[in-house]
Amino acid sequence: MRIAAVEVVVTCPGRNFVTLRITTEDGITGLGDATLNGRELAVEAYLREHVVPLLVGRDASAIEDTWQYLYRGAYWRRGPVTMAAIAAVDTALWDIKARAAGMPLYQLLGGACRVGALAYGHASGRDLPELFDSIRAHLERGFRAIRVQTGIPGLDTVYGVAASAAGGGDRYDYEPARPTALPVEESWDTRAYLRHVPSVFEAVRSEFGPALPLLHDGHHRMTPIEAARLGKALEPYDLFWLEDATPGEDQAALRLIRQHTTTPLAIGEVFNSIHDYTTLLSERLIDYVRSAVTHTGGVTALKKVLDFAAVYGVKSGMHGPTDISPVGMAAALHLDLAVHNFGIQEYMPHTAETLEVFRTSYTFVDGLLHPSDSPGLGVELDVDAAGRFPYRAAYLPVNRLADGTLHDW
Ligand code: CS2
Ligand code: MG
Repeated sequence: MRIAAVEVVVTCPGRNFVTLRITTEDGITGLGDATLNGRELAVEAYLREHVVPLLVGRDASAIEDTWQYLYRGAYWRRGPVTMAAIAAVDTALWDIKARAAGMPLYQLLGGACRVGALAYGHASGRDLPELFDSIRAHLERGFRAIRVQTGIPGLDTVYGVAASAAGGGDRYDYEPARPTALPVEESWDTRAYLRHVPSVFEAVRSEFGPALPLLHDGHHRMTPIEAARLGKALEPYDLFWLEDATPGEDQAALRLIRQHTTTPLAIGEVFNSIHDYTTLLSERLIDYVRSAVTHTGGVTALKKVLDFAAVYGVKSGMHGPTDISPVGMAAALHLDLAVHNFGIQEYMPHTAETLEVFRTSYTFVDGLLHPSDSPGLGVELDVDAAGRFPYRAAYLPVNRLADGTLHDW
């Protein structure tokens, strides 16, 4: 089964996506997601200029060997651009293998360990009434676990709060990478944040009761001791997890947080390799692995990370915002079903425009996601529809403190 053609498709049905499509000599196609929010064209060029020429003529069934060839063969290893490109190739080859076998991918990964993947949705509000409306709207839509983000008194815009939160927050446009020439600049104040967040969780618990799993994303903004303090302050509200409390590149920071709090910790959406996790897992410093298939080198690589995590009792909690394409989301769902140490899956539904380009078959019923039993990943790319939505330059915001100092966003 030789690879006959490889195309890189960049499209912007509401937001930018980079998709790799591999076709074999016998006409089987496979898809992979290579979207890197705000840096899409770097991955497109990496694929088009340096990977596509190496793939044509290769054996499409040799997935592990192709992974090693692209990883070791580049000499310059790791990094978000390289690993997103490798992820797309790897995912597309798994899609092809599963389509050729006439099976959904999760069957090739060992079969289902569960009937569906528990998903969490994003509730948010500028204030408590808006937040409560948004939580109710999510519960009505079937979510059984909720991420809670709110406005902070004194700050205009805050990560994770939907622009359309007013009136129930039905629209999932809280964080489109904005189509501006330069990144939007937001302001940040960690002390104001730390003063406010515990009172939000106190209010949510007293309104919605003790049982609902609640999550929160710190989005890399705290120092280790600030994160330790927040984790401790949130203990009475029994969080499912506190995510990205500190910047991800500092694995040792989690030691300090862990010494002070029993709030479960999740990290890893910006990681791109198993080597980002060695200290965190072997010292049991985290509870959930946040990596996505798209950013960690594909199904092959993330399965290895999760098997390593299982040794230490750490579970999956894969990244699933709308900047993971429906192809990346489908790949995640197959892994979610197949690994024993599944924890939870993040789920932000894509817009109708996105779903016009990517025809999905996964389902969301009673709070559980299922990839469907279609052969392969279960996603088709409509290349004509993709062509109607050309790429638009867009950036995530940056944060500045009151004195102008640039802070993590
Ligand atoms: C976030 C993301 O989903 C999450 O937990 O942290 O929305 C993140 O901000 C984006 O993926 C950035 O591209
Ligand atoms: Mg996050």
